[in-house]
Amino acid sequence: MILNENSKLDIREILNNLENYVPKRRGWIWRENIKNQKIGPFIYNDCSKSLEKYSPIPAARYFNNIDPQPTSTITTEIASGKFEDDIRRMRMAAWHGADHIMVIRTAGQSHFDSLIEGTPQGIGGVPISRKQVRAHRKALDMIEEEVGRPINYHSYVSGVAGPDIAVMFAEEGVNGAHQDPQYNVLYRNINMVRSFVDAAESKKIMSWAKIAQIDGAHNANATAVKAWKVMPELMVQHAINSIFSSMVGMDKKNICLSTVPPTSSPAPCIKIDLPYAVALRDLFYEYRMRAQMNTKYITSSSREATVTHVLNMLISKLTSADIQSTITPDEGRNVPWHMYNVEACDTAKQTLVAMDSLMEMVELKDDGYLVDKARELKERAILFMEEIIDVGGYFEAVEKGFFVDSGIYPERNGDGIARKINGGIGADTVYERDNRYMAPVTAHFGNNNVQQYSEEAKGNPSILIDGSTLEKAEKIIYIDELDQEDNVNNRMEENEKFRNSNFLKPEVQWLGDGVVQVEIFLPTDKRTAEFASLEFAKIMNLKDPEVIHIEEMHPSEGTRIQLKGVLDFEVDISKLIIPPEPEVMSDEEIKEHINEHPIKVVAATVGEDEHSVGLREVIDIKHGGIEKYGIEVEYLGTSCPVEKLVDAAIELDANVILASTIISHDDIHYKNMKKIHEYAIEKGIRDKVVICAGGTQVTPEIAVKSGMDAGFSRNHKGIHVATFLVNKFRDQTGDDGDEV
Ligand code: Z98
Repeated sequence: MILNENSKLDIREILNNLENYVPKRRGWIWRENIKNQKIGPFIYNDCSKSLEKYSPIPAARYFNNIDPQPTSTITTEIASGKFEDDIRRMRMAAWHGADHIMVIRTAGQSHFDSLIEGTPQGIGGVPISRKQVRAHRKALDMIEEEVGRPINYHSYVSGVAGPDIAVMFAEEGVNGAHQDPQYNVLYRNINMVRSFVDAAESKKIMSWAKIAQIDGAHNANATAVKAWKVMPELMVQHAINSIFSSMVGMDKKNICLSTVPPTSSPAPCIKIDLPYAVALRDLFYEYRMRAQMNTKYITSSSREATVTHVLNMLISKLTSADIQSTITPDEGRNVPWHMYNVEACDTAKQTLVAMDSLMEMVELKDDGYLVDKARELKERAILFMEEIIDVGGYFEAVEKGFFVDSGIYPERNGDGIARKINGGIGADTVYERDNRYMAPVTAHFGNNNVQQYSEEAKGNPSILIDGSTLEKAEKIIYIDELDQEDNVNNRMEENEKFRNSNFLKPEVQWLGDGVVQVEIFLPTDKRTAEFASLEFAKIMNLKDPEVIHIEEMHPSEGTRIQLKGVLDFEVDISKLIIPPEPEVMSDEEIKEHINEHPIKVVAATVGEDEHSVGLREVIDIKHGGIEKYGIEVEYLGTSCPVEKLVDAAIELDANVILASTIISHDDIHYKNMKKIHEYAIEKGIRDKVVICAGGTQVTPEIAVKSGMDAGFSRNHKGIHVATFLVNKFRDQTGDDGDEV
């Protein structure tokens, strides 16, 4: 199936014959930097190839709709819990520049000691099953064709079933994954021996499939009481996972540190975050940096989250991050909605492109505070590591509560997360290999005893079984659905009414969910505003209203509220009367025509009408009016008699009359237009001038009926008038505008 930008992605088509789908490729793909790249009128140095299909940021309309793509990979995290809705969001995010789609898992999957099958709905993410992963990858295989750039698909190889998931990911063409046994130990209380043994196996499989790895160090920052205190520890965690992965055989170019700027404004965050980032780059120069956004101090303010994101990207830029994350205010108010994913991709793209070539102009100082602080952090981290060795190693250090302590090392407050070496989920499940143990499979960690059967099998163990599932996709056992109730077929039937039909309903994350967000200012204190806003929501017919953001404008003068609720109505789009979109030419085309065929306009607000704003908007260069194209305008002011306007056109030899008529009382606007038309006939110039009228109550139809050549109203601007005039004169002269 080839995607067409004018059609929605058909989820049923994705599900069709999914049991036989084999992913197009394996392995992570990085963007390539192109130096000296000309895009539109500009030269870029830190950009990669532009997309074939894209939605540019809004301001691109002033720059021929260019959409430069930064060199760093842009991540988007998707967490709706329904994989079929995630797919549509992936397509939107890809059009906005995301090439790293990170699908969050359902709550609690870390504790499942096996693979999940089918398509159950998740909470805060999808249950990562083969069917959902395959459907996602199949959709992304199409989406990457559509946008013309490889898209990396990502999820998690953590938890008790890590190796099982790693194998499934390798089979299904997953390109990136979080894998860090420290995450299991510290945050999921999974036994540490089990976690490290599993990690060796998982990392071996990930290396085989060239899956890029992201570690879990940033979670210490997000969990810590005072997040900036864990800076030395973050480096220790990165070090443990990175060197472990490299020793298992992973290519360092695919080992990514999950870095995070530790603080946020109003802390002097650059002063803290930049030395930390510099220290990291010094210690880990061989590895890749995946810049996670600071989420520890995120609130429900989307404005604040965007500023934090932008400041974090300044650090990314100054220290050359390879992957840029785009967490959004979702994190602070638990609304993982389509529009916030897309908005955050745009924030990343806009910011990184804006900083193109920055490092050719500025340099980080190599003496003074920055270097001294970075050195101090590195020393603290190395001392931390030495103490781990002194106490007998990582497991002992965890048991003693070394990690996520609220003191900045070597200070320690005794409040770290302590785990028992033989405790936690999956304790006592690691057994020594039996002498006769034999594993004729690909990408297995350690000695799998296959050489006893054939020397050749040593380098290629699966020849003993005629290939394993990694080489022979047909050996994969595909389970479609296990749960007769909780599956995609039932979900799609429930909202079928809104799939490719005439019925439209608002949506934030799931088709037909009906959720809308409302912004309300109330001139009162926060608490009163919160409860009053829920009353307003009821009056607006919103079901299940919930306040998602409250911000004080002043303790008593006012409060800003954002709330969400369900608008349980639909619109039948077949009944809509949609007027044709007004035609506009490019600025260049209009200017070129005017240059060759000058246009002279007389303009005024006619009758007893003192309104001038609308007409001035259409005329003045300051507002993008018709003057900007080189059209000469003689403005006669307001309350201009119709006769004076037409006589002025004769006197000045103008070929256009623009009349504004705002007042509509007693249909005076109709009468004015008619009068201009008739007086122009009387004076014998009607066929020599183009006459247009505008006003809030003027519709194109009424204007033409009243003798005008065209009418313009509220939504029309200078460009619409200029486009009309150029077209009209072209028709009259038979000039099609093409150069001969
Ligand atoms: C990010 N916002 O990294 P369960 N393993 C690691 C993790 O960091 C995470 C999981 C597993 C973050 C995404 N990270 C959150 C190292 C989660 C998730 O199933 O929730 O335990 O695994 O971009």
